[in-house]
Amino acid sequence: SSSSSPTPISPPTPSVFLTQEELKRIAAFKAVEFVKSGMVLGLGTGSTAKFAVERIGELLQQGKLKNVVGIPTSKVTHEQAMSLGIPLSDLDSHPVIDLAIDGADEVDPHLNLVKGRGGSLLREKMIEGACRKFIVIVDESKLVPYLGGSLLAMPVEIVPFCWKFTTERLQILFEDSGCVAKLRTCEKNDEPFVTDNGNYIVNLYFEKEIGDLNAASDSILRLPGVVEHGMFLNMASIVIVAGELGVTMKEK
Ligand code: ABF
Repeated sequence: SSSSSPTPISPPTPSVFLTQEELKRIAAFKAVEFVKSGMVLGLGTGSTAKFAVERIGELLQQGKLKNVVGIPTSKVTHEQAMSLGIPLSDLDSHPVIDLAIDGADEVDPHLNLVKGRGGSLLREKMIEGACRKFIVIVDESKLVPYLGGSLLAMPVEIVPFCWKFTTERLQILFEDSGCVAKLRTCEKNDEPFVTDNGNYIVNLYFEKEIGDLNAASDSILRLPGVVEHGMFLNMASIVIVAGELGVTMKEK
């Protein structure tokens, strides 16, 4: 027999790394803990919010939640909520919403957000602007030191009429921040991406920090042809962040 010591058998290491999908799900489930029977709910859009809608549907089916009404922020979410049997309505019938839960593309340290890379920023802003409490759910990859800082796009919804003109005006507006404005197109055919409201989206890319976000917001909204932009300033009540080390809740 050999005198060398046996190769140690290491115990199976539990997988400690959660996928981004799992983190999104964790944040979504945490947010749904705030949902109570009888509430009017804003239902968000995107791959994180979809888990929250799914969970609300599940609790309704199990009878753990009763008499809630959902106000979907997009056609896609409308379809999903319908298929789960969530009773639906709209802002015309329910102008005040108790709680909305939605994802975001960027969250800054003041809980200002960039949203709309999912293309549904206008309905999201209308609905989330009409709610008493707005819970944002993200995985930690969405945290940024300042908005526009992730080198990804800041979306602006514009009317299709003379979109080149509006796109150029947007770019000129942020010349000092090294802004490049590009019409969003569909990957498959390079045609303009059309929102649920029949509008187009211009993506703004910034080389430098934008600076005063409220001033930026005002000047974008003053441009004729602009419908709405994806900066959600001072709107989030709570941001739930799921990360490798657990869930944190940031409150205003
Ligand atoms: C919506 O979904 C949008 O405002 C935002 O663009 C997007 C975030 O999607 P995901 O959760 O898939 O990253 O909330």
